[in-house]
Amino acid sequence: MPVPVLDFDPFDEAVLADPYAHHDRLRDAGPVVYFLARGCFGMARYGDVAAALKDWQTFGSGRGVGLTDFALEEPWRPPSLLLEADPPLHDRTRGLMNKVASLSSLRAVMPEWRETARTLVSRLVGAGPFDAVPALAQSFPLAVFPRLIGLAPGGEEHLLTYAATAFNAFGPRNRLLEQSLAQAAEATAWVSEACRRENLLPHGWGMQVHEAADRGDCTADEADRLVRSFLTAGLDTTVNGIANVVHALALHPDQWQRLRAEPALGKRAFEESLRWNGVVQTFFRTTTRPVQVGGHELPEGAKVLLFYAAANRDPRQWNRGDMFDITRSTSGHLGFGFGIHQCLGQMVARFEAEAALGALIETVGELRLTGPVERPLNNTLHPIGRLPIELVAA
Ligand code: OVM
Repeated sequence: MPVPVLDFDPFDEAVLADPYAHHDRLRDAGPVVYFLARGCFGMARYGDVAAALKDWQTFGSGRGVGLTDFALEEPWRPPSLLLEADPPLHDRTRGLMNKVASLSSLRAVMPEWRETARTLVSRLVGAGPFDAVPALAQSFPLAVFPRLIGLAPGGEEHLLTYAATAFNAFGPRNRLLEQSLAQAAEATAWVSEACRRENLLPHGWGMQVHEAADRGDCTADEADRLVRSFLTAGLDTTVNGIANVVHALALHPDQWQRLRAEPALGKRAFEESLRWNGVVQTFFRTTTRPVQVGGHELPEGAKVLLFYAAANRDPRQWNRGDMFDITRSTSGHLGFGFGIHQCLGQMVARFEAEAALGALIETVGELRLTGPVERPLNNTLHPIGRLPIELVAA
């Protein structure tokens, strides 16, 4: 059966501005579609996206998880040894990084993180309208994450510029990527310096990666590049994740009141916010052999765009998936991906969100949106750039 050909550009700015408006069409067109505009395939149904993510042997990452095929074109930076790698390399680097990014080290810092969040939030409650992106969604992760890695203080804002570029680089060379690259030179140089052993503080996760190199678990060059993964993937994502959950709760006052009545729902609320409005919308895989998908044949070497966010609201999988409901079971959501590449830092995101939400639940009675949300465009993320809000004291 021929693959349905769509006259649809997943990287059109109108699509990136409002991705959810297009997901029904993508899911309903078939289990797999072909985007003539970009010469790539796409999948948007939950079952097919999850199956592709599980089958890493067929849907590989080593040729990049963006539109650029690393077998044919030079990547914008040396490939990630985690995200853009397949086993056996991936399993070695992932095993090493899993040990560094441990639950026990997060448990150790959590009391401090809660205090930091409380202090931040206490200054915002009852203070009138403000923009929650810089004042909370950025300032909280900026206060805790660079310290967790062991970065020397100063210049952390480069991490946000760098990450936005990295996520744009998974798309085509459109205006967004060109603009990002044109202004990323300083941030890129800063990040590359920050990864080096001599610039990292003792005891942080960054230094622990270099210590893994001492034990022979990786080379010194690999250690630099693995620290880079923490810096690329670890800050902008949680900034948007926190903005996203606060936005979702502010849009749904009933859900906010439900959460206040039962603070233990905080964990679920965060997972539901990732299901309902994912920070990471898409990633590509590249087929390593010809493969059948729902009766359609894909050739070897095909780029396939996986729509995590569309899968996360697929009515074939979710009951009223368009509804934000903090009491539902979000089990199996793809907000952190699925399979061997599933988000390494997911517990960092959860601990940060729990600390931030916890501080809000303790003191805020009402989350009042006071102006329009602004969403900067990105080829991969669904970011929040401005979140005007007022925190009314309980
Ligand atoms: C990386 C990485 C991992 C996940 C996401 C990401 C830019 C990067 O290993 O560098 O996005």
